[in-house]
Amino acid sequence: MAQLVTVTKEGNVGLLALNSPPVNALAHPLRAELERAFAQALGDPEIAVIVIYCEGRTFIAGADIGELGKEPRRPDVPDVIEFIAAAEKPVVVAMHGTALGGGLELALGCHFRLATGNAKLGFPEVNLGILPGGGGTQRLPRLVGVRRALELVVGGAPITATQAREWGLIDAVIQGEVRPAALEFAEGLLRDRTPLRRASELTAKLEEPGLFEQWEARISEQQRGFIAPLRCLQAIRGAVELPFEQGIELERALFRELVASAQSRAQRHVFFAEREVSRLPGPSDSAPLREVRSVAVIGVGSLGTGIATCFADARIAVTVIDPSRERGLASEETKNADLIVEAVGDDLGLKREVFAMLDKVCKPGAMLATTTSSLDIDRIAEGTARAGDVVGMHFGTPVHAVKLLEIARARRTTPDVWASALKVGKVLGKISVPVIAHPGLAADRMLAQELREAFFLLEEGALPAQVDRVVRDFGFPLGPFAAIDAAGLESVWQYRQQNYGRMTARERSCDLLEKVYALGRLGRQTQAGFHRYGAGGEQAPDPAIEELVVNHSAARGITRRSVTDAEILERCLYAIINEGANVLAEGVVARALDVDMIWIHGYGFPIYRGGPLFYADELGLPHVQRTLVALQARLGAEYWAPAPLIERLIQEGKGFYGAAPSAPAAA
Ligand code: T1G
Repeated sequence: MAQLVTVTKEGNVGLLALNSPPVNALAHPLRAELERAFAQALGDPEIAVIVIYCEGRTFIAGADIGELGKEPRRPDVPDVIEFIAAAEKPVVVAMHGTALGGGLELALGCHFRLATGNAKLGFPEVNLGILPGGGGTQRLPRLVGVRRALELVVGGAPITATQAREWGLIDAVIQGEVRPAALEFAEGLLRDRTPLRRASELTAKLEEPGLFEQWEARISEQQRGFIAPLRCLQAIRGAVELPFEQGIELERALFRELVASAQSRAQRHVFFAEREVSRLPGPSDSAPLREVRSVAVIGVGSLGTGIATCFADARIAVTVIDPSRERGLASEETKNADLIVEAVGDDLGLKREVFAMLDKVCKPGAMLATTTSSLDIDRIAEGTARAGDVVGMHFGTPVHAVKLLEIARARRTTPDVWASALKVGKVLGKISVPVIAHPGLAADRMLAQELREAFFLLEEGALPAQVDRVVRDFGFPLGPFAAIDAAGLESVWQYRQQNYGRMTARERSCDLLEKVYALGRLGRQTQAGFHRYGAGGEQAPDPAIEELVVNHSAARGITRRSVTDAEILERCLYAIINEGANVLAEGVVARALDVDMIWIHGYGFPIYRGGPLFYADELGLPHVQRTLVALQARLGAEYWAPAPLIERLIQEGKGFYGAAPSAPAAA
C-alpha cells in the first residue's frame, strides 16, 4: 500500500502529500500519519514553511463518515487541526476537487489557503445531521462574516473557488497542478517574510442585527423538523458572542449532542444507502457495463420532454422523437442511440407497437427502456427479438423534481442491462433503485395500506385536517389528504376502480374518496378536494367536507369518537412498515434499503428518520411487533397480522438491516 502521507523537501519548503483513496477522508490512520509527518516537518530545522496538499482525485472530503458515532480515536479531527493551527511555521494548504467538511476545516486551521479553479468548497455536515466539529463554525465567520458562514454551514451546499476567493475564504485561485503552485506561493512567503495569519485571531462580524432571528425563521420554514440547522446557527452565534476557545467548546458540545442523535444516525444511514442502492443486489455480473453516449426519447409529452431535459442537463446527447410523425421511429437518431427511452401513453398495445418497431431499427446492443409503472414489462418485451435488452425506467413526475428513479428488471432483462440502466440514473443525478417486479409496486402497496388507515380514521372520528397535521408533523411534506389533493383525486379513484375486486367489504364501503370525487372536487386543480384552496394555493379545511365525513359515518352506523394524534400516527406508520416487510419478503425489492430509498426519494418520508424500515429498526422490532399485536387485538387481524418477516427477524435477533436491533424506544 502506498504511504498515507509523504514528506518531501524543496529548499526550505516541506511538502506533505496525503494519499488515501478514494476521497482522502480523515480516517484514523490518515490522521495519525498526518500528525506524525507534521511534527516531523515542525522539528526539521531546514523547513521554514509547510505545505499540505492531496494526491488523487480530491482534497480531503471530510471526516470518515463511517467513524462518526463511534468512540473517537486520538488524534481526533479537531486535535490534528488545532495542532496545525498552533504551528509557529507558516502552513499553506492547496485544495483541489471537493474540499469538504473536516477537510475544509483543516484548511481553515492552516495559515494560507489556495484552491484550483475547478475546486468546490463546502460544509455538508448539516446533511448528515451534524455540524462542522473541527473548529469550522468558529473560524469561518471570522473569515467571511456571519451571513456567509450561515449560508455555507446551514445551507450545506458547496461554493466555487472563485466565490471563495471573493469571500476571503481562500487567498488565491491557482492554475495547474497543486504542488508546484503551492511551492511557488510558499517561496513567495519566505521571500517577502510574510507573517502567518490565524483565523482564530480575527473577530467575527455580524453584518446586521436580527440576522440570527431571520435565519431561525427561515430554518423553521425550509428545514422543518431538522435539528442540525438550528445547532449550526447556535454554534455560529457562539463565534460572535464568545472568545475563540469558548466558542470551540460550545461547538464540541453541540457536535457531541448531534452525532449521538437519532436524526444523525438516520442521515448517515441515508448517505451510505444512497451510494449502495445503485449497485446491483447479489453477486455482481462480470459483463462490462454498456456505454450510453446518445439517447433517443420516444414521446413528446411532458414526461418525454422532462426526461430529455434531464439527459441534456447531464450533458448526454439526446433527441426527442415524435412517434406519430412519418419515419419518426425509424430516424437516424433512433438507429444510432445507445439507449432508447419510450415515454408514450400508458397503453399496452401502443407500447408493444413501439417496441416492435424499435426492435427493427435500433442497433444491436442498444438498451430499450420503457417508462411504464403499471404495465407488465414482460408483455412489452415479448414483442421484440431482444427481450434481454428491455428494462423499465420509471421516472417520477415532475421529472426534474423527483429524485427517485426505479430501474425495473423484467423476467429476461440481462444483469448488465439492469446494472447499466442503474448507472445511467446515477449519471442523471437521480437515486436509482433496482426493482424486481413492476415499478411502483412496492410503494403503491405500502401507500395503499396507509391510505386505507387514513380513510378508516376519518369514518371512525378524525377529520382530514387532523390526520394531515399529524403525518406532516412526523416530517412528511404533506399529509395523505393534502397529498391526494396535490396529485389529483383521479389517480386514487382509478386505483380503487382497478383494485375493487381485491378490496375487502369494509374498504369498499369506506367510499369517501368516491363521494368527494363525485362532487367534482378533483383536488388542487379544481381548488377543492379534501381541503379547499385559495387563488394563491393557500389550503384551508372545508366545512362541506367535514359534514360529508360526519354524514358518511352516520350512514355507515359508526358512532364517531375522538381519535388521538398518537393513534393516527401509529396506524398510518405501522401500516407502511408492516407492508414494507411483506414487500421485502416477497422479493418485490431485494433489500431493506431499496424500500427506504423509494420512500425517502419518491414519497417524502423524512430523511431524518432514515426510511420506514430503518425507522422500524430504530424503534426496535420487538416494539414494532408488540404494537402490531396490540393493533390487531383492537382492530382485527384482517389488516394487522404482523408480517412473518418481522417475527422471523426477531427470532434471529436481527433488524431489517441485519445488525441486532437497537434498544426498544417508545414510538
Ligand atoms: N467518509 C467516508 N466515506 C466517504 C466519504 C467520507 N467523508 N466521502 C465519500 N466516501 C466514500 C463513498 O461512500 C463512496 O464509497 C466513495 O467514497 C466515493 O464517493 C469533523 C464531522 C466527496 C463529493 O459529507 O459528498 O467532516 O460507495 O460515490 O460522487 O466536521 O462522496 O465507493 O464504497 O459519493 O465522486 C463531511 C461526503 C464529513 C462529504 C465525492 N463530508 N462525500 O462524490 O463519489 S463529516 C461529507 C461526498 C465531517 C467534521 C465532520 C461525495 C464526494 P463506495 P461517491 P462522488
